[in-house]
Amino acid sequence: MKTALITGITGQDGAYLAQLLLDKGYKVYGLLARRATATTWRLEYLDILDKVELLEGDLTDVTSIIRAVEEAKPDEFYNLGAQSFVGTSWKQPQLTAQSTGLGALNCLEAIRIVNPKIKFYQASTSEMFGGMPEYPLQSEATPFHPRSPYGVAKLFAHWSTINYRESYDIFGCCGILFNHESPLRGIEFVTRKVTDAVARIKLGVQKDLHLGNIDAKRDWGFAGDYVEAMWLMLQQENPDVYVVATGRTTTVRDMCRIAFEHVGLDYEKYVVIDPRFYRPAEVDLLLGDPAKAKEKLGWTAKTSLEELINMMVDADIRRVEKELVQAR
Ligand code: NDP
Ligand code: GDR
Repeated sequence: MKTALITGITGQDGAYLAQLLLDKGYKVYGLLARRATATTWRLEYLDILDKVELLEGDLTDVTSIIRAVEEAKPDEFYNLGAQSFVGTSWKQPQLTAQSTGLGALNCLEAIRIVNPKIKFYQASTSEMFGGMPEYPLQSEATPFHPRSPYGVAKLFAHWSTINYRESYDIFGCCGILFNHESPLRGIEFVTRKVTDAVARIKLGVQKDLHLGNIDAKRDWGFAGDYVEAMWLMLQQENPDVYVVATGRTTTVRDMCRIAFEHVGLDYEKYVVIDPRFYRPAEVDLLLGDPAKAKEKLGWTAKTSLEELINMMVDADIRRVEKELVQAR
């Protein structure tokens, strides 16, 4: 039986990855950051909370990671933990640098010190590309130009992983994942903000939806598909860097259209442009080229944007209906 340690297990990807690894027969440990209120709702949603082992620790506290690695003795270490919301990274740049950037270095140091044979996955991101107009299609060969403190922190983590591979022969892989969403997506991200609002507007408990730049384009896939690519990277003979994307890009505006149309509404009647949601620097266009992941990993995205958004709207309608029943 293989053993995995996941940081960020309480997040969207951590929960789906834990489910995938449990299904494959892994023993799964997760690093659990202390918070004042419970953070395990996603593990409960997937009905796996009692199947994983949670170890207290924080990415910014290297000794806690060393302790977790010593206790879990993992074959594979997936670093998914991060302050992952781009918008917040301008408001809390140091915290973002420490958890998203230095946190990865802390994981690599823990592996180097405890057992350099542990395979390591780093959650890199398309935000490292910055969506510069001269590179309309982004692949592993595209130059980086991060446009947020989050992107800058992720680039540090990305290069640290490659450096530890070159310096200490650690099996470190980086998955440059483009946006991926699900019913477990945090409410602050635009897809979930939209699908939650669609549900509330449809059920008569919200009037409108305030958004920022709806002309931004993103390459959106389903998180459940993307965690499979993470696992596949660590099963290869050699560590490498892979872009994971669908190869289709859509504006936030068209994503809204799809979501509202699913319940028979016209998005133009409800969306209000609100400059409060503009960012100091925007990533205008993300479109990934997943050719290498297809060729080397045999991975392709299975879920279309329409299927994904409809799945999220349906899940939010069920959630809001339940809330309304409980409030009665
Ligand atoms: P989430 O924001 O849903 O989850 C982030 C996780 O990190 C949570 O479990 C959170 O714990 C944990 N975390 C945050 N700070 C710390 C800390 N200091 N110590 C320990 N744990 C911490 O992110 P996703 O699941 O969406 O993404 C997973 C990873 O992939 C992230 O690194 C993200 O940056 C990256 N990524 C995501 C993409 C996407 O589209 N989803 C695309 C590309 C990369 P808690 O629950 O306690 O807050
Ligand atoms: P992103 O995701 O920044 O791409 O990072 P997000 O869903 O936050 O934004 C996508 C695009 O939508 C525009 N937008 C809004 N965004 C939010 N959150 N709220 C709004 O009201 C709104 N209006 C317009 C944004 O400006 C942006 O252009 C996600 C995260 O998961 C990162 O951790 C990950 O690395 C990248 O995806 C790939």
